[in-house]
Amino acid sequence: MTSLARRVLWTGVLLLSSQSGNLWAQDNKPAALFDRYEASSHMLPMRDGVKLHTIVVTKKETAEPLPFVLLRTPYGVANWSRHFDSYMNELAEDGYAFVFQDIRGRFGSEGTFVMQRPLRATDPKLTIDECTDAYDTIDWLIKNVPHTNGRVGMLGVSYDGWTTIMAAVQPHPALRAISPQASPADMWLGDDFHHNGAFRLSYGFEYAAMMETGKTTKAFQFDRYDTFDWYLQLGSLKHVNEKFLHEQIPTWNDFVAHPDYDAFWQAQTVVPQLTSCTVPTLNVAGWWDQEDFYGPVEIYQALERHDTQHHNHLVVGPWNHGGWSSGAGDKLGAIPFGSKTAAFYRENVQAVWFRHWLKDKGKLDLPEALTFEAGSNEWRRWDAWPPPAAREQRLYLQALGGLSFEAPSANGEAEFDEFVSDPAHPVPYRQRPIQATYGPGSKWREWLTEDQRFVKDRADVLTWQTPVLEEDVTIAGNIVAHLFASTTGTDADWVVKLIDVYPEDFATQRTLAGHCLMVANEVLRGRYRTSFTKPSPLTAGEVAEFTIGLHTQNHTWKKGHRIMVQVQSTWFPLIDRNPQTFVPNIFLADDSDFRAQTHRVFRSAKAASYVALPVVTQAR
Ligand code: PG9
Repeated sequence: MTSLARRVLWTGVLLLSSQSGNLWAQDNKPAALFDRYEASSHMLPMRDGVKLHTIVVTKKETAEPLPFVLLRTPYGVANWSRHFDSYMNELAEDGYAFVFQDIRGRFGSEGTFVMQRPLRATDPKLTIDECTDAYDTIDWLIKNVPHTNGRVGMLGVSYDGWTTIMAAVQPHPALRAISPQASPADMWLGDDFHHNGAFRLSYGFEYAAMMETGKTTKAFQFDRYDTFDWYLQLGSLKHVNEKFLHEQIPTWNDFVAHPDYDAFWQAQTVVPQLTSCTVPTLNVAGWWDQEDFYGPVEIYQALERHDTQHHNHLVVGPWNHGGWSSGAGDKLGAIPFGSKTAAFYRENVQAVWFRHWLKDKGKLDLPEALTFEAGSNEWRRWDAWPPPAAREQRLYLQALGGLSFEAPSANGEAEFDEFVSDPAHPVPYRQRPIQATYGPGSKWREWLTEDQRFVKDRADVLTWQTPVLEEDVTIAGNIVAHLFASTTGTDADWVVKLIDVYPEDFATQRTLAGHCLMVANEVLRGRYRTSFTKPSPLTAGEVAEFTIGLHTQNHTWKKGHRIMVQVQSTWFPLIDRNPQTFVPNIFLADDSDFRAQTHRVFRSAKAASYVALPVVTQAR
């Protein structure tokens, strides 16, 4: 089709479209930026005939043929114009044709919503997936929207980041650059719904109910403000369907039917599908992402194995989930970072990225990995991630709550610390009241930066810390905890937290004196110690090694701070309670299966528990 014919056709499409022109979502934005664009609404046909609701926002007067920026979301596109205020502000200033689409079964789109719909490649019966829907959308756009340069970029945070990476599995040739941001990669191993098999109860329950009660988002209505009590009184998870969801929420039913890392979860993970890296990819993550930190780093690493053209990059900043997409990013919770990190990212990374790949303009000066090193509060450029220059140093748990880089030498019978882990009195994961995840007053978005002193004096939280540091300690790369531990029961969860303890005389901000900031954390459900697919009971009283990846970090403990490690076995209601008695399926456990047990963490020469840190020592 000639470009003139396309223009004539597009004018016809705009005239026929039920809503076109001023489709501003909530208010009439006065800003000049909005006046430069016009929006139209369309139902785009996919290959199986299902039509997806799509808003196309084109620039009114432009000599330059523009590329597309596409965002595909389950959260509704009516409110798309808010992106012009922040997330896509620089892009809108630059000039693109923006496209916002409701994915299948959500809001204005036809079809059925499937939570993280598996790729066709995982099942010969499947004919469509998020990849084909992205492909068909791009195909329609480049054939129907006039005055574009035929290139498409995609970006999005979280679910929208996941639809972005899905589009790149078998990409349309016009897809020329993507930025999957905080995209989940594996919902059982490390993202929203489980971590190492431990079920993320509050998020899994509330998100499934919010997404699958109807086509729009609808929050579950708790009968109280502090959901800690609600979840505790619920008892075993078997009561969820009996009392509340009545088998009506497919994702909850899937949780119950697939407690282990079986074919269901393996079909959902994107990682094995990333067997080439044909589209330039800017992976973005936040160090304090309360939802999906595992995903973006895994996706970066999976693509990196095939990145022969060196166009796969990683950016990690001091952000919560999507924290780079709005605001200045100069602090998170109580923690200041000394500069406007989110604004820096949007202007100097994201806008430059798409300008380079979609418009052939500007200079892309992006290292392999760009990370913000909290503590020293500097951006760091790396040739590889994790950086090979980092050296493993083991931080050993010691007697009397000590922590040091020297291995313990004592081998006596009493070289352990112990606590009683009682599922009837679990440790709260954040300070109570624990509001509904996305409910009014919720501290969910910042909880990972909360001061961990609030649990330090609980008898069921063990704490070890170094003396005051005499020089800075910087880490860059992967952190792994090795716990030698036992339980009097036959199953147990192990939560490890690595913490930066601010000095008591913290000069720049008095309110941070003694603040215990989590730098890394993770949970492992003991039954999966040797296999994620086949859980097995622990042997009561036997010391076993539990290896727990604490993900990746770039952080400096400043001179005058301390390094702290905490271990606990409940983290509620973030993680469901382990009955501590082995049962085949915890989702179907009886209330009587939940028992208090004594847990020991060993710190002897022959069972030396430690956290392996990737320490960077060279001058930079
Ligand atoms: N963390 C959300 C999510 C993504 C994908 C699946 C389920 C949940 C989100 O923020 O979109």
